[in-house]
Amino acid sequence: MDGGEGVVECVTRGKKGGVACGDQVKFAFTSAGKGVIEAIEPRRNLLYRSDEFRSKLLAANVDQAAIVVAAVPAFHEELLIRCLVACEVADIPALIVLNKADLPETEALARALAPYSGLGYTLLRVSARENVAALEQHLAGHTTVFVGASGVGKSTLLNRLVPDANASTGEISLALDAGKHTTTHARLFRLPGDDGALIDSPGMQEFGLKHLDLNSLMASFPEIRERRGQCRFHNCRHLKEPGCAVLEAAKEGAIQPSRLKVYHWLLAGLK
Ligand SMILES: Nc1nc2c(ncn2[C@@H]2O[C@H](COP(=O)(O)OP(=O)(O)OP(=O)(O)O)[C@@H](O)[C@H]2O)c(=O)[nH]1
Ligand SMILES: [Mg+2]
Ligand SMILES: [Zn+2]
Repeated sequence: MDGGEGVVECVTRGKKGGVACGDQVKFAFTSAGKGVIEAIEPRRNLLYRSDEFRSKLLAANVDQAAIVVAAVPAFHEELLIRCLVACEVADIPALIVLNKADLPETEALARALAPYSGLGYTLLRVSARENVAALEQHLAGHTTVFVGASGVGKSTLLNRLVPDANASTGEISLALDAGKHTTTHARLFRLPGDDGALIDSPGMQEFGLKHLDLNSLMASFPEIRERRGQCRFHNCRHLKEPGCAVLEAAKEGAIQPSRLKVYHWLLAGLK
């Protein structure tokens, strides 16, 4: 906004839509406190997911994504990997935030996630109920988007970090072992002292990556990326080609089988 603080409730013109949380926009007032978005400024980056039919914009112009995971409800590594791939494709640095450190189940998940540090991702352990210091120091001065499954505690973390945020949080469904999709749209909050911002987003069950192509897929797995040029065939897809350095590394235990499996699923799903 020009020269002022405040909220202007805006609509988009026609079917343009496509505004993401974190976008900088030009708008015109239509009445007091109301306006219409006339243009979206060029984006520094855009995090989104996509299926065959549409894209869902998660956030624009962020410095980093905090992928929040927890042992309860049940952890799904495929979702974490898909989030990481989306961040890699959008060139957005990703932190992995293991929340609910106060729960005894967290210890085993922390061990399972340890290889992610080796891949170059920052791995933090926090409890939105008890202590978020490890995360706090990574947020100062940055715009960070929280992403992850429903019920992992994104909004609870937000409320802890931005005391006047008052974001709704929800119980977990014990029957479904899943969150209840409490947050329904992405929203940006300023950190205390205006020292950065947090975007809270709705939890997802699936993370479509229909916008991926073969090159960006291969570049999105650090353990595959670093073996570029080491396979016998220059166009190796690391599926079952002879002399494949990636498959060789997996056989030797240097690549996590669970990660390779998801890579193969994503490969099979490419257009
Ligand atoms: N034990 C424990 N429970 C937590 C912690 N953080 C969040 N919770 C609980 O987990 C449940 C879900 O929290 P939310 O913050 O609503 O989760 P969310 O990720 O925002 O979920 P969606 O908005 O549906 O995506 C609530 O019952 C929280 O109280 C934590 O650190 N420890
Ligand atoms: Mg939420
Ligand atoms: Zn290969």
